Amino acid sequence: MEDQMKAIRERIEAAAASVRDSKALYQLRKQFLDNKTGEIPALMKGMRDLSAEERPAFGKLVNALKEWALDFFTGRDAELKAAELAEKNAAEQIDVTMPGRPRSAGALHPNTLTANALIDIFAGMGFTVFEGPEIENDYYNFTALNTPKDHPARDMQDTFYVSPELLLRTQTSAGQIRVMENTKPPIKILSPGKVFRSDDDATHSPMFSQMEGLVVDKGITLCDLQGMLDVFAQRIFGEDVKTRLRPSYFPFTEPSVEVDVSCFACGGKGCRLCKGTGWIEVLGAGMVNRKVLENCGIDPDVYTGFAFGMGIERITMLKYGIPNIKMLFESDVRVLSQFAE
Ligand code: 2NM
Repeated sequence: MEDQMKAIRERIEAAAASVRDSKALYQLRKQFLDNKTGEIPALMKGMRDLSAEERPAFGKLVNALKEWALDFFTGRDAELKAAELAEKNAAEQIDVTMPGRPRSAGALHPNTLTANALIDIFAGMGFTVFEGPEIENDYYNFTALNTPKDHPARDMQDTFYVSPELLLRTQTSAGQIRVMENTKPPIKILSPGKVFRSDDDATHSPMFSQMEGLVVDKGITLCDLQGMLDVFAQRIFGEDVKTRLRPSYFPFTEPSVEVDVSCFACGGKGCRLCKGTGWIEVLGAGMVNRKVLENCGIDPDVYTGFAFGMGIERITMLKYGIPNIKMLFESDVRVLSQFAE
């Protein structure tokens, strides 16, 4: 009997010697110790067939073998698991002295920088931001703005129609009409947003961003407009720039003006940027046409107002010396990264 036990023990030791990992050891352990299929529990079950005299001695030996086997497998398992952990730790070791990979951070788009700077300037003068809808109807985009039925801006070439009644707004002033309709002056709003025109070359894009301002109150004059424009121009282009008004025409303002700033690149002497003139056109403006005020239910004999509008991309291109408007829509990181602040 003892020889039988010894043989099993030796078989366990021999088999365990070639086991390389804890999983294989577990299989081996089952082979000998599993309650249903293991060799040692089988010996115990076999005790039934022994005589009453043989049984106690045999039972003692099997129990001893079982105790030994349990100890043996537990010890061997701990050794293998420790070795496996050491191996895993070695494999996963990190070099904390290795330099990190640089992570590039995003930045605001140059046109967003301009829009934010403009909003800051005008908010500082008391303007509040109003954003109207991008899809408008003929009334708000044209009729209320005193753009007659035969005005060239109404042509299919210039305006994107969504349906016979609906169009993509060509100017953010469409939304300002809504404000004038339901607000008793004083009104002082700034309307930034996307506008759409069928126009496409180096300086024009079919979608661009506009920023229009509107002030309506008793006693507003062209002088108020010019004073405000001086402050605006100095804050956006530099302390030394001057402004100049030239007569112009817009259906929604009377009188209408084009506003130039003295060239911030050459100080007005004449250079490539200002094409030798010393002046750069930056926006259009004027006194709100009496008919527009009337269309909104505002009495033009009591109230007057000024309005102005500029293309944000144009300001961005001037400020940063960007030659083609497409560069603002291509999202080429080589271009955009140059404006990261
Ligand atoms: C411009 C030029 C001149 C303008 C007019 C209005 C409104 F709603 F009061 F009629 N808002 N903006 C205006 C005036 C816009 O952009 C070149």
